[in-house]
Amino acid sequence: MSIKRHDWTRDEIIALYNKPLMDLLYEAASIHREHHDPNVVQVSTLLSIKTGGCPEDCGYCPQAARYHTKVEGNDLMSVQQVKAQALRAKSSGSSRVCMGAAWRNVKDGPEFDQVLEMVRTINKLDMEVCCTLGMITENQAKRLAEAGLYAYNHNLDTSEEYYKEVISTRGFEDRLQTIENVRKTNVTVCSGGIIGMGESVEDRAGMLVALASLSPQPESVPINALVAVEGTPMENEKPVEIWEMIRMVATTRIVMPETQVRLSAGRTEMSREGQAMCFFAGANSIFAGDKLLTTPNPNVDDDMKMFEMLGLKPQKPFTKVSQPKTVEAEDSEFTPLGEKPRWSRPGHKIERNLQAQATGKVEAEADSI
Ligand code: SAM
Ligand code: DTB
Ligand code: SF4
Repeated sequence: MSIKRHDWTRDEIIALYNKPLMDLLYEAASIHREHHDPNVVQVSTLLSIKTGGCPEDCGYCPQAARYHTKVEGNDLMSVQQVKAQALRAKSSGSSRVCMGAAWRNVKDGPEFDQVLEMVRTINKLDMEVCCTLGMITENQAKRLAEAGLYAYNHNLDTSEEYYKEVISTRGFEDRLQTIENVRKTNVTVCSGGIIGMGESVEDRAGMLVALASLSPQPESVPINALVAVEGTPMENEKPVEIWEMIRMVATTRIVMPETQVRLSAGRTEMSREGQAMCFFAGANSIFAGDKLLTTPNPNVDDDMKMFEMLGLKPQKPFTKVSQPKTVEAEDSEFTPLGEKPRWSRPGHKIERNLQAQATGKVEAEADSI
């Protein structure tokens, strides 16, 4: 029986990642079977409830206002629009809706109240509700929990060291603080990262050390392959090879045996055979729907055909954690506090972004919406 550990070292994880592939797959698949039904895969549908115009400078992200990408910014969707999309997702076999907003952090006020109403509405459809809204305070986490939120997604993205090369407008410790705030509630934590941003295997291992050392470990860990979008400072990064994805998934499975490992961005570039190897290596969740947030994703019907071919079944909602209760807005025990999250590293600069600015490709700053 494998034991869940929080004290993995970077060297141990690098050694796992670099094992002969057959040994790595065998170890990961064995651990996977101890903790999960290997023929069940959780399906989440992403919904970009507020797109583009973000004030942050995450080097990978097409939604940052300062990059000249083709993303068109949109205001916050209405509760009715979100409900219609959630019903569509439910009918296509999805157990979870993950609502993403291109915000640096949540601000108390009418927009957050609207998001809370979206959470109540989807929970009442008996679907798991996830939000990814940027940084949140403890009070905001409690209000989301009270509305019936099942999961909060907040990725560490990479190692603490490489994070400084990817984002200047916030720090790794700010990310940990939000995760800590979520952990003060019963909302589950979804946190993972991206490979293919020019990071080393040591950085990939460093990210897994940080995730595995969280206690409890995140209930879901998305592993994204960078979608290199034109206009971002990472537009020229070379595509992730399928072997890197398989190794990353397998290593994640070994160091976090109980978590749901999600095969996330980058599936449009992967063959069915490649994805099948990822499922064998321990991936047991996907993002479904024609779009991720702003970039393409495989078509749901094709995904369901792949499931059928592989004998995979979509996971039913609330299989791992029971459904939270929804408290109505008028019965809430919390009042908005109007707090602002701290900014741990003002003035930080990133060489890659400075070079992109020098060529006029990206702005030093831009008006956010
Ligand atoms: N604004 C919020 C935040 O940053 O936490 C939520 C939305 S943000 C788009 C959610 C996550 O999407 C990021 O943390 C990152 O891991 C992932 N992501 C964004 N752009 C990506 C890209 N081009 N390729 C792969 N993953 C990406
Ligand atoms: C995560 O880890 N990946 C998703 C979700 N969490 C929010 C987002 C992927 C975004 C890919 C780029 C885009 O579509 O804009
Ligand atoms: Fe994109 Fe989120 Fe970064 Fe904004 S904070 S640029 S939406 S990843």
